[in-house]
Amino acid sequence: MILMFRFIHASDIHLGSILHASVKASHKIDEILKEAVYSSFKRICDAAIKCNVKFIILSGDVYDRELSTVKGSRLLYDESKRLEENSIDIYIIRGNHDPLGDGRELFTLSSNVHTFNYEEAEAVEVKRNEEIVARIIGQSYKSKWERRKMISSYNVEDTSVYNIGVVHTALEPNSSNYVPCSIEDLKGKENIHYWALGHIHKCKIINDKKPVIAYCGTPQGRDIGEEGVGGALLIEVREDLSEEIKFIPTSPVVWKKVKLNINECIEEPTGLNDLEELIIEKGEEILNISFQAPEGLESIQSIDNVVEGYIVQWSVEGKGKLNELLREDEENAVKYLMERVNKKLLNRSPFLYSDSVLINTSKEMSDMNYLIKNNQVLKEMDGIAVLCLEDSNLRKDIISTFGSIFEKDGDTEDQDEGKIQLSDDLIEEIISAAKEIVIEKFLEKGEQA
Ligand SMILES: [Mn+2]
Repeated sequence: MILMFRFIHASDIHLGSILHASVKASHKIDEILKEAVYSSFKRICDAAIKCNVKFIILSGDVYDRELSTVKGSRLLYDESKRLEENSIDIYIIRGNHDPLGDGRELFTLSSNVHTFNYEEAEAVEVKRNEEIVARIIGQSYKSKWERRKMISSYNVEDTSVYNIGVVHTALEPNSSNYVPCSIEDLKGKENIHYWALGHIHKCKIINDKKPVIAYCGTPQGRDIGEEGVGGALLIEVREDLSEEIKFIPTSPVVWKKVKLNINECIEEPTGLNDLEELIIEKGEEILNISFQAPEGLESIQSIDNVVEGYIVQWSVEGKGKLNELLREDEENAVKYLMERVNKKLLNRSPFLYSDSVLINTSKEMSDMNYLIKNNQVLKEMDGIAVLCLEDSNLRKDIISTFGSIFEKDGDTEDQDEGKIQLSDDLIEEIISAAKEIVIEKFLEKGEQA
């Protein structure tokens, strides 16, 4: 089937924002981190020129704040000029981080840039030699919360061209602050071929055939909550209006959480030096693994050539003697490990920067199950712990006694930064840690007696 045109779907660039890490020890790496968000956008534009696309769609949050920074605005200005020279247009909707109601462009953008207004949904025709080849329907946010069910007015009659709907949404149908709508709502719009979604920072193809529903994710994650390779999507539209989707890797920096279970090692580490070796070994492994594109998509180029470095959060887990050793002077143990590992892996190419080491080990209690089984008090306590996890009413009671430092895990955009997000995993962790403390204290009392 003959190729008709290509376009890029990108989103959530967050120009003006920074990565939440800095490497003071290395000027070169600190520069890479500072420039990563900007570099990722330049790479999208590089790919657009190289792949000869007709246009780029940006599905919201181009800027990080309502008042776009001079640097971020200037980059969009420069890149759109570069794209103009290559006859590539840019279609932008504004999201919750850069609503159109409060923000004006600091620079006068070239005529190849179209920003959708916020008053109502608007359809723009894309032409080639006077012939319409695609139609793009979009609407910008007016303010940081957008409760209008925008897509109900994304109506299009003509199905002879490729129709693209652009929405910045959390895909939550009920009382959402980010354009309430459901997957079914999107599927119900029969004349749309492709839904270019923004807001969720992870690449995800929700529906792979008409209508395609896709989040392209952010081109560069900014903290440990945004793990993995960031990028954009390249869509090749054929003459029969079917399409092929490929991944464009763009993030210079990759965030990664790594769990190290000391019980799963061939030889259990007993000293700080053993643990240090273990982390370095695991780090080397990470540096040698080849990247895969998310969602099983084919990547337009080797991802390994795109990634300049990793920022890793280590979590040391398991039960054993090492626990006491680490807990004795946890602060300095962590400091030591980070210094040693960074000395070894920071100057590699790509670099591997250890941003944090979390000590999540616990005391060795090999006969815990035996104790629970054979001691009436512990047996009852274990029963309560199980009930706490399974009984939803009891669980609610417990959560309310946890106190206001915790916040129910919700939409990442609505989170109170001063609070700890209470995910199901964390609740289970707290309850099992509490259980262990009770057993520990119980045994200590036993020893004293
Ligand atoms: Mn965003």
